[in-house]
Amino acid sequence: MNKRTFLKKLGVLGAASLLPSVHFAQSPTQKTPFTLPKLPYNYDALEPHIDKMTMEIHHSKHHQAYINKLNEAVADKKVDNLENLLATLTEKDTAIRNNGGGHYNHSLFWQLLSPTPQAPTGNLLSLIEKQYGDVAKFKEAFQKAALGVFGSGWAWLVWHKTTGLQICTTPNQDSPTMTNLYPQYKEHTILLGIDVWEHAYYLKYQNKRVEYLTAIWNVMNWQEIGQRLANAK
Ligand code: MN3
Repeated sequence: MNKRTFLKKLGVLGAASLLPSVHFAQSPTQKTPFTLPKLPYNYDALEPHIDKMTMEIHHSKHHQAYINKLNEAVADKKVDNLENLLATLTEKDTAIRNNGGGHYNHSLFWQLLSPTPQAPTGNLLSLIEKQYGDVAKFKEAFQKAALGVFGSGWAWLVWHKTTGLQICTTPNQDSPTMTNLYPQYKEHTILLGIDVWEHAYYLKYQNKRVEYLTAIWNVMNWQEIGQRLANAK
């Protein structure tokens, strides 16, 4: 399955969604075409690893602000869907890049967290073991990359059909889905993305990004990550 088919299956391209709680709801007749997706769990569900107030502010204030600014930025444009919009961005499209990226990344991020403790299984586990040795070594490599993000940004695990898993990072609200800006990820599927902006952890962990990045594995939705890999194949 190629990337577009995969995204279509996820509903990002407007088809029936496998994950009904992610919507990129929009309508050309509405003034504000993009709306905030509901979280698939309560604000306090990821306690103690991610605290309630952080989740509430992150979702209802930060994510909402990206959506509001995105809606302003696309007010005069005919937008068919967010995925296409992000894939064709150029260096000049700063407002859509920052706020469309913010909406896309956070909509994905909420899905990748879960209050149910779990571990990688099946094909995903095999790939991790083949490429990194074991899950602990993978987490170490991912954490190292995420700690290396200077300022605000995201750490990603992407997958390519011949080269397999790859850890990468992007600044600000950029994402591997912005394939005109990041042509090296044109054939890749995002499996996992972790927000390393301070707003994702500052209330509980202050400046200790490493503690946030250690705790977040306790609320990782490995089932969802494995499903994204399965859908990509
Ligand atoms: Mn954030």
